[in-house]
Amino acid sequence: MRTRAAVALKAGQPLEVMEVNLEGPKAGEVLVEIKATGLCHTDEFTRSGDDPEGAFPAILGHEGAGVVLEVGEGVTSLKPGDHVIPLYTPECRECDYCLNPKTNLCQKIRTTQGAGVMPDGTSRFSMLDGTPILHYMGCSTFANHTVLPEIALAKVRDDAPFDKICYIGCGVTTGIGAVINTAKVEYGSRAIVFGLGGIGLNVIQGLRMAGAAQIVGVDINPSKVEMGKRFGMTDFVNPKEVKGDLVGHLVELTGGGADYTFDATGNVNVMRTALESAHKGWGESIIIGVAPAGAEITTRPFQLVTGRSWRGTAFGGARGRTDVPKIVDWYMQGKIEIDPMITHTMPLEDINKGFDLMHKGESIRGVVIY
Ligand code: NAD
Ligand code: AHE
Ligand code: ZN
Ligand code: ZN
Repeated sequence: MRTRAAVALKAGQPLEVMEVNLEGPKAGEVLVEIKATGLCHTDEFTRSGDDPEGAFPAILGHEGAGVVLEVGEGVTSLKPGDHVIPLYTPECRECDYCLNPKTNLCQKIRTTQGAGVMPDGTSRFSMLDGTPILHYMGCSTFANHTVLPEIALAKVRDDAPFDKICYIGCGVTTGIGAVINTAKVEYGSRAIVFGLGGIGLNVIQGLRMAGAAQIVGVDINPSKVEMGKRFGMTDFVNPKEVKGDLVGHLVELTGGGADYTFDATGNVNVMRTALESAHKGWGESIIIGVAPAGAEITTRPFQLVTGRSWRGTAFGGARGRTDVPKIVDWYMQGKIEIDPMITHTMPLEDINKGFDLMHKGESIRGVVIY
């Protein structure tokens, strides 16, 4: 079939909206009509050329929601008409990682997914002249139709709005999951969140759910304050306005350091500040942000010797096929909020404008509605 997609032809160039060819699902695969997709900073990271795994031409996008149109041979858990959310972290339920309760990082298809192809080593997308186009994070939600492995789809209830629940495909789950699954934040904790964007605000929302007593937001863009407060931020710090040492300021503000700190910026200098503003003896710092190729984190080992720990999280530690339908239920039951964070919607033709808004710090989440 033919479908419409925003194609990343080369690193650093705007996406180009065009007709592309899409082959039908092979064994174990599913054809999905994407109804809506969010624009995550990770898409921009790869588009820009910062991603060491980035390969082109590719169809980016990993925060989608849609409807199953067709299933390949052997697919048993999904049928045409089912509503689904694509999973860049699949859940095969049988690999060593899926069988280990300590991780959500299913590795069943990680190698081919990272190479931009389906598990059989080939792409389903191509240009009209036949040139193959790579998949991205196993999802490619910047195409109106896409093919995914069955294990990379969460089946969700069919009364949930696509243009909101697409955000659960990355930002909502990552932010809330970092608090609940990874950090396992206890009631009454003090926390600091660095970066009040599409991920950081969901960390704040997760902290409020967990009953954190103090939620400090840190951002260089003061226009994020209002939204931070709306989701539970108790204090705001703009590093540009702090005279002297930022770590010292944060440690004082949190009465000796935070029990939990979260980086949602992708900046390795911020990651160091996040670690060092965690409480001596027990503070945990969780890295969510994705850093450019070649970037490395540093700190004095003394920071760890004296009881702070440095950890990371992908997709908020969530097991997608199991956890994502529950998060959709939370949204539908009003336990979590999504709508105010979706600040801009646009047709696929305007997707580059969505990335411009992200760059200017004017949007929290832009969503393309097909
Ligand atoms: P975003 O652009 O919406 O938000 C980033 C925020 O960080 C902005 O508000 C910006 O003003 C702020 N910021 C930038 N530099 C800062 C600094 N020096 N100090 C304080 N604040 C600063 O991006 P997003 O979609 O929320 O993504 C955030 C990061 O999380 C990105 O690196 C993204 O790739 C990553 N991410 C990781 C996962 C995961 O599973 N680990 C999932 C989704 C996104
Ligand atoms: N390709 C990058 C790594 C990118 C990365 O860390 N991705 C996160 C999800 S970000 C979603 O917005 C992730 O899931 N990581 C685990 C994995 O297996 O990729 C690089 O640096 O090579
Ligand atoms: Zn993402
Ligand atoms: Zn697995």
